Amino acid sequence: MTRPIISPTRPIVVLTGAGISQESGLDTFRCAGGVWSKVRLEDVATPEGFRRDPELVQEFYNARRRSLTEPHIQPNPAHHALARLEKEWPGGVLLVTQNIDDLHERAGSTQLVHMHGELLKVRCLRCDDIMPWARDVTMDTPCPQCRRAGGIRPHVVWFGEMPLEMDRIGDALDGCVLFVSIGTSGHVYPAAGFVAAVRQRGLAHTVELNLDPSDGASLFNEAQYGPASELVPEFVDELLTGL
Ligand code: BV8
Repeated sequence: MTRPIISPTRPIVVLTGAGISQESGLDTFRCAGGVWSKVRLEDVATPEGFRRDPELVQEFYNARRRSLTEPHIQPNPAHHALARLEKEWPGGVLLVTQNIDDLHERAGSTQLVHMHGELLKVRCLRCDDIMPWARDVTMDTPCPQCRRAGGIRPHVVWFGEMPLEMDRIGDALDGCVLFVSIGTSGHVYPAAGFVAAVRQRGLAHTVELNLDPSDGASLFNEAQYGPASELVPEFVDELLTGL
C-alpha cells in the first residue's frame, strides 16, 4: 500500500517492544534464547508467582536491573531516531513502550508511557510510594518512606495486572493519524490490540517495523522487516523530510 500524506499537524503514536532494545544488548522475551526460554513467566511475572516465592521474583528483577545498569548498555539509533521525531514532528508524538528499560528516556524521549512499568522503580505495598531504585531488593529491604520491610516490589505490571495509563493511551490512539509498532511480537494484550483499535476508527495509517512479521502483521497498512537500528532512523528521516 502506498503511504498516504500524513498531516504534520496531527499526532503520531509509536508502540515499542523488546525488539527495539535488542541491539542495545537487552534480551527479548520470545525470540530464541529469550527471557521466557530461561524462566517461566508464571513464576516471575505474575502476582501468584510473587506470593509463592517472592525472593525468586526479586532476584529475577535484580538480575535484569544489574544488566540494564551495565555501562555497555546504551540507547541505539532506533531510540535516538524516536527522540528526534518527538522533537521535530509538529503534531506531537506519544511513545508507548511495553519495555521496562530506560533507554527511551536516555535517548531523550519525554512524551513517554511505560505501560508495563519501569525496572528502575519499585513500589511499596505498605505505603504505595513509588520510588526510583537501581540497587538489589530483597524482602528484608525496608521502604525508605515508611521504614517497614517486606513490602517492596518491582514497579512492573505482571500478567493479570492492569497496564498503566490506559486512558491516556486510548485517547492518543483515538486521535492519531499514524500508528507505528516497532520491535514487538504482538503477542501480549492489551498492547497487541492497539493496531485493531486504530484500524477500527479508520483515520490512521498503520505501520509495523519489526525483525519479522508479528502476530498482528496482517492488520498493518504497511510493514518493513529488518533490524530496528536501520529501519527506524530511515523511517523517521522519510517522515521529517516531507515537512
Ligand atoms: C491485563 C512484565 C487485564 C514486565 C509483561 C486479551 C485482552 C486483555 C488481556 C489478555 C488478553 N488475552 C490474554 C490476556 C492476558 C495477558 C496476555 O496478554 N497474555 C499473553 C501471554 C497472551 N495480558 C495481561 O495479563 C496484561 N494485563 O490484560 O490486565 C486486567 C483487567 C482488569 C483488571 C486487572 C487486569 C498485562 C500484560 C503485561 C505483562 N507484563 N512484562 C517485564 O518483566 O518485562 S509483558 C512481556 O511481554 C514483556 O514485558 C513485554 O513487554 C511484553 C511483550 O513482548 P515484546 O515486547 O513483544 O517482546 P517479544 O520478545 O515477545 O518480541 C520481540 C519482537 O521484537 C519480536 O517480534 C522480534 O521479531 C522483534 N525483534 C527482535 N530483535 C529485533 C526485533 N525487531 C527489530 N529489530 C531487532 N533487532
